[in-house]
Amino acid sequence: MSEIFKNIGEIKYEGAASKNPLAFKFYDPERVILGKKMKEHLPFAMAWWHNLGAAGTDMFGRDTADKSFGADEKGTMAHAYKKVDAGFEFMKKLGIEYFCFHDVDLVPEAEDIKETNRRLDEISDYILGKMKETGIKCLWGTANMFSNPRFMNGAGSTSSAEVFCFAAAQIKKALDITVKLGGKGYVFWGGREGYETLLNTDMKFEQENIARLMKMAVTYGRSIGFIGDFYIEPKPKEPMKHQYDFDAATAIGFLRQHGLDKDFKMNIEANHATLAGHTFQHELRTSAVNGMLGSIDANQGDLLLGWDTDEFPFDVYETTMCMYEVIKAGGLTGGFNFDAKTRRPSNTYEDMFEAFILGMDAFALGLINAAKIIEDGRIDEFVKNKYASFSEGIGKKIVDGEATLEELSAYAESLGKTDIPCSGKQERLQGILNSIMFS
Ligand code: XLS
Ligand code: NI
Ligand code: NI
Repeated sequence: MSEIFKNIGEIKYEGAASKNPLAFKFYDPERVILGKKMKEHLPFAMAWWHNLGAAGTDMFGRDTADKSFGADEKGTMAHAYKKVDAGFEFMKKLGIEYFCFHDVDLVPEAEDIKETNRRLDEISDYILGKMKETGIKCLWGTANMFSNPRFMNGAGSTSSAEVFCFAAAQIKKALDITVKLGGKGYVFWGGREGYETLLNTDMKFEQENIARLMKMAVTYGRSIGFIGDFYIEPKPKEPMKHQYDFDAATAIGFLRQHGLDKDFKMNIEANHATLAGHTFQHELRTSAVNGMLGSIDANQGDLLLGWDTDEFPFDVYETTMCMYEVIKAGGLTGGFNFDAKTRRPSNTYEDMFEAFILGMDAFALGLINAAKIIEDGRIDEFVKNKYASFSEGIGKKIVDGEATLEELSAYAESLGKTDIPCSGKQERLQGILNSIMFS
């Protein structure tokens, strides 16, 4: 097999002073932080679709990047094989240990689903060989139930029972392939699971049908030996005006309502959080406090644009607060999938590598900072003390569930009035964060 990224060698850690664009400045895989190697804290994954598929096409213009990887024609099985070669060479050179895929990222979709499935069997044999050769693993798989026109009214939420069956067929096959490749997780991103107008929508029925499809997926997945987590990846809108998995709180409520919460966790994407009007940290915390923080789609959005720009992570405040949440939650069962693409004018092979270097370095910095915040302890200490009135006396009775409303009312009356509670100290805490990050 000939080399595809010819002038690019293995990417190494050279330290912050390095001016080599093709070197890590902060991501030092073997460096130990809080008792664990950086690469163990940060199981990075490559998103097959963006890295090997997205070539710069947008609503106004066609491809700017050549992602044929030497195949004569794109959208052929020959091209699918080249993508595998390119993907594994790319991951190997960067030290990326995982990948994520949609069914139709791996092979061109055929007219007949039986033929698509046959192609998936064929390519997954080849991928499996590459995995054995390189030690690279599958983080998660999923079915693309949003690109094909048949899903225009949704997949689980479709108005057509036949389309629902095609969604089921795709999930079944995507689960087969995920299990075959030893994937740790299986993702549901409900791209078309939502509506454009309630005038034509039975919301209750659509949501119940989505749950029915997910239950079938769990039953089937467990029957073929899938022991990993199912994930919902919340996103409020785009492509639909309103998507049912709006944010983590909504998705968690849905899972609990339908008894799916034992099998599912959240796959939180930074850009989707901001689309929902939340911070990335908010979505991570919401998932974590509900015991459902599973995996992360590591990217960032552009607050001035307001759509899913899927940029490579660069904002170190964001990665710092992310890693703070992840460490506090005891790590991820999943990983950090770069669901991100280079900008349209960044159209060279070199740009693909530099984008990953940027993202991996941004997360390494986030990890280093988060560990410092935790070791410093002032922020955690402040939060703990803020609620100290609940660790004794009447506060403790409240927490222990031993107080009644009448008793608390009598207590308030006995006090007559109360002082306003202690300061929130936001500015001090922000100053502490800066002094830790920039010391
Ligand atoms: C799109 C989603 C998608 C999922 C996988 O916005 O982020 O890429 O991660 O279907
Ligand atoms: Ni995503
Ligand atoms: Ni996205």
